[in-house]
Amino acid sequence: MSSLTAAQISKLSDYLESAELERHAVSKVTDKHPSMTMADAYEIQWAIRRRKIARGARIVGMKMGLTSRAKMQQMGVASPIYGFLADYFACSDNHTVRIDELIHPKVEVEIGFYIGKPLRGPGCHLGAVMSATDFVVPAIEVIDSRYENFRFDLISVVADNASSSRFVVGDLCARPSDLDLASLGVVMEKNGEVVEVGAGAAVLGHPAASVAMLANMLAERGEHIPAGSFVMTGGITAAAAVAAGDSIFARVQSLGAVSMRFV
Ligand code: OOG
Ligand code: MG
Repeated sequence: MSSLTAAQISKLSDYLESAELERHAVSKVTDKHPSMTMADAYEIQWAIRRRKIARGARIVGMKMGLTSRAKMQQMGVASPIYGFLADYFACSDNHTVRIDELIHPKVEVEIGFYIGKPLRGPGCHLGAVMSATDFVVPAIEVIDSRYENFRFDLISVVADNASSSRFVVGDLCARPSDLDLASLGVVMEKNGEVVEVGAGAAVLGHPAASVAMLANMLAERGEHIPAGSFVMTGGITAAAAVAAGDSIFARVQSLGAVSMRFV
């Protein structure tokens, strides 16, 4: 149930998107609107998405967030959420990210799914995801909460498009049925040192379960995952803060490596 008016939703979407585009941190939306609901938060997120489309951006996919215990513990929130990925979030420039385009970025290693057939809930399950997936890739996501000190509650982070900011994918891909995605080992290195390790099962028991959950959450709004979508399934480990000069290298078993450099 929504508690905000259409005018308030519109104003808050402008507030949060401006914070992203102008690279400044703002106070949480729930500070001003303590009685706003999760439904309001997704309304704000979808309004931000429409603003970007109206300005010419394309939506290339979706992401799930807070799907692993490591992430939930780090952020102090306890249930999975989704956000959208716009075309300009994809880093093509030799995997280089300019720190001055962001507020206070952190990175996390994820498994990405390229969805070949539309996925619809309710009742979407792991098997449906496996057969609809063309291939999986290793990915690094850059999250950049628009909230001061990267601190938020679940409602605020949903409104802020789940902190989505940038991502990069590796060059190696595989068919999901050729991998044991739950046992897949992941290593994240920062400046040559191992900072996090994990396995695919950290994400809801199996990364494909995260895609199924996304389809089921979207069904609540009458939406689905269209064919051709890229879906990131959520950080396997805790996220690491990065600064100019840092390089991140993520190794995913059977899927090679993906790297990102901050300047
Ligand atoms: C929210 C986004 C979480 C993930 O992979 O868990 C996320 C945040 O931690 O700022 O992208
Ligand atoms: Mg993420």
